[in-house]
Amino acid sequence: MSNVKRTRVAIVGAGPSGLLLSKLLDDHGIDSIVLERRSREHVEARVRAGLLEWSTVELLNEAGVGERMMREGLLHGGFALAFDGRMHRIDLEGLAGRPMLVYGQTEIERDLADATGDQVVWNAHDVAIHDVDGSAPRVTYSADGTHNELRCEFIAGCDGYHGVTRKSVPTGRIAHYERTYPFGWLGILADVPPVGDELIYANHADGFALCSMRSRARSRYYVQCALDDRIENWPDERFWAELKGRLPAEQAARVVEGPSIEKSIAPLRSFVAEPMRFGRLFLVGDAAHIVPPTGAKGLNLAAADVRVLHEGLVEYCRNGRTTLIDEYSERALSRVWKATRFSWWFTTLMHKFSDDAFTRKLQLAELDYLAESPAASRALAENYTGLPFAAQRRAD
Ligand code: RFL
Ligand code: PHB
Repeated sequence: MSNVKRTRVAIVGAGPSGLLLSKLLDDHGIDSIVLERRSREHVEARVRAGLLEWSTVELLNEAGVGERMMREGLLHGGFALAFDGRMHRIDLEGLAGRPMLVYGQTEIERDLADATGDQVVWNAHDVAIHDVDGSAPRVTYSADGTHNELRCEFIAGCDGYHGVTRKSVPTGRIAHYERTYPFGWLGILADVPPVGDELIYANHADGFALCSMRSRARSRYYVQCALDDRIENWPDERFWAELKGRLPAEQAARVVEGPSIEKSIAPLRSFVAEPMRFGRLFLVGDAAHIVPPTGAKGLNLAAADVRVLHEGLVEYCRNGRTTLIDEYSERALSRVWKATRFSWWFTTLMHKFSDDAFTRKLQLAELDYLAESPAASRALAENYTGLPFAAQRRAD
């Protein structure tokens, strides 16, 4: 026997996209239930993104969850490219007119979970979606030892790349485009002051490195590593030595070492599912697309999908019009593909792919060109800070 419940929108996954969608719908009086297979503690402990585009900041403020973010987030008006022993600053505010905000995904998750409250079912297991190609979709799941059925009008698949919603779509109804990269990122978090006030992306003959941060007292660093590498191979001393070796001497001298409080390896991948809708199922965020983290786009794209989808659902729930939900996939994908191109390009420019000397010379020539050309720097700044949203094609 199933426990039957009803809601307008069933949301699978309580990552940033699922929680933000639920909060925005709630603000418009539209009820939703979020099913998350992990515990709240687990979700809030996953160290991931740290850099927000201004449009993401605005959306979080619009959702009423930006108060702590505006107080604690760090405004970044630029970042540095390090190569060939030197540094070149990309002036984001001067070139693109927008800064970025450093504010950890873990903090966003906390702010959103505090604001969403009892719409979230944590530790929901065996989530399965049914009848999405009809007018009465359902989601079944178990929680606290009971079997439940959620009857709804729409399902939002916010369950990340490894989730269940995209995989439930019949083969051939959604095309997949994919590229894997022959390396990963080893990341550490440490309670030490960052190297400088801004992020540094370093291209080095031994591989890429990134100096980022979460606050003025907490640093986040990454170095490119082998895809099959293991964190056991990377005691802190080895990490610090490798990081410093990949930075220009002056910046390396400023690295403050300390014990890591988190250490993990992430593979790099580009992936797009198209279209992002199947019947009454909408794919959102990492469930629909993955980008390598080099361009800091993943969380920002997830927020952009939520912006477009919630506008469509609000319009439908207000007056029954489907114009905007019908445009969801097309509008989201035009931005997704541009971010996919940018993330691929920036990854290709900054990482070591092989020992091929010709490829390395081309990378250095392009970095030198970026440093000399305001036009090239502007293109980088525009993409990095986030491209504009496609206009709505309203039929009324
Ligand atoms: P999430 O965050 O993966 O959340 C999906 C949620 O769904 C749950 N789930 C299920 N729930 C129920 N039933 C199932 N069967 C389920 N299967 C999965 C999961 O437990 C999870 O809670 O997807 P969402 O919400 O779309 O958010 C996407 C972002 O998390 C992601 O794009 C970013 O973290 C990517 N990213 C970055 N993005 C940025 O915009 N700026 C950055 O600076 C940035 N840095 C990064 C990153 C990702 C990284 N890693 C770990 C790949 C740095 C790194 C190292
Ligand atoms: C991070 O702080 O985790 C971060 C920043 C910029 C990126 C990727 C990750 O491009």
